[in-house]
Amino acid sequence: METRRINPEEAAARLLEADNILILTHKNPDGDAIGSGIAIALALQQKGKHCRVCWTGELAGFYSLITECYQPDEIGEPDFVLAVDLANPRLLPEDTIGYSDRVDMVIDHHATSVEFARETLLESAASCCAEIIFKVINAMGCSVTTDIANCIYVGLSTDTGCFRYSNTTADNHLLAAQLVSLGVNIAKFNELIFGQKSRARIEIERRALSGMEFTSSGKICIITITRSMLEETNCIESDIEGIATIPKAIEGVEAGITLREQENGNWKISLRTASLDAAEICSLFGGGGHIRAAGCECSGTPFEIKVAMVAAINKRLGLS
Ligand SMILES: [Mn+2]
Repeated sequence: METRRINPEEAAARLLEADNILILTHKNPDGDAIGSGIAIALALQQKGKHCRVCWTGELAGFYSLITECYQPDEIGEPDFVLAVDLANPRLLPEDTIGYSDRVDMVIDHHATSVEFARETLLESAASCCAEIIFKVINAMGCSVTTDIANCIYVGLSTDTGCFRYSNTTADNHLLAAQLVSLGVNIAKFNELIFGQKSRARIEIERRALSGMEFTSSGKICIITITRSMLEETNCIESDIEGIATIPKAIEGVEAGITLREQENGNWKISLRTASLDAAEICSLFGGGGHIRAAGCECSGTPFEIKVAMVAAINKRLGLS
């Protein structure tokens, strides 16, 4: 679909023309997806709009910090469909995939974003969608309440790994400072999001670590998470958010690969890299993402997938 590129002011003006707004995001939503969706919904509700944010699955405990402050409206048939943090309509959850071809606007920050909405606000230099949402909320003339600031902070802090990832910018720190002055209790948020792990998470990590594999002189590390491991540990999807950072966190590892078995038998691959272009490697397998963090979904056995991924990475490491 031919899309029109818009800026935050145009996005704000368009949203203010709508009344019943359905807000979609990707499946297995992360902090940026949920934070962006609820932040824009709260702002639009201030303007008298009716909004419903759709997400699927159970969320980790810390999300209640922001989900509790939002009351979804009954909107019936929406007159406007907004997608946030969504690079590709194929990433919509099952129950909203029917909206794939009728998204009015997408607000996103993925460099690999495909054109699927009538209008697109894409800032691929932004480290999170929430920072673009913040601009749109200001352009709508909404007051940034502490609840909204909390949502923006959840998106900003999770997508930057608490301001540690290479995507973190000076503007991100300036935005964080602004959010603190708007009332975000960063000590509390950081402790709940980054300082604590659920018991189920620790149990799945224990299993993932015991099956960890190294190859290419220790430059590639692989962990595998099967459905049965999830069942044994009672992990919900959000318990394993960010688990892909584990293999890459090991000294000397250039590429960390995480394989996660999906319900349909496919494998979701997350690739984290120290210096290679992760999005380019994942694009070979039909996926995409960011330069140091990308993913794809593959069919086949874990062995076949690992062989193919390792071969592609070795080539780029000059090891083959
Ligand atoms: Mn994001």
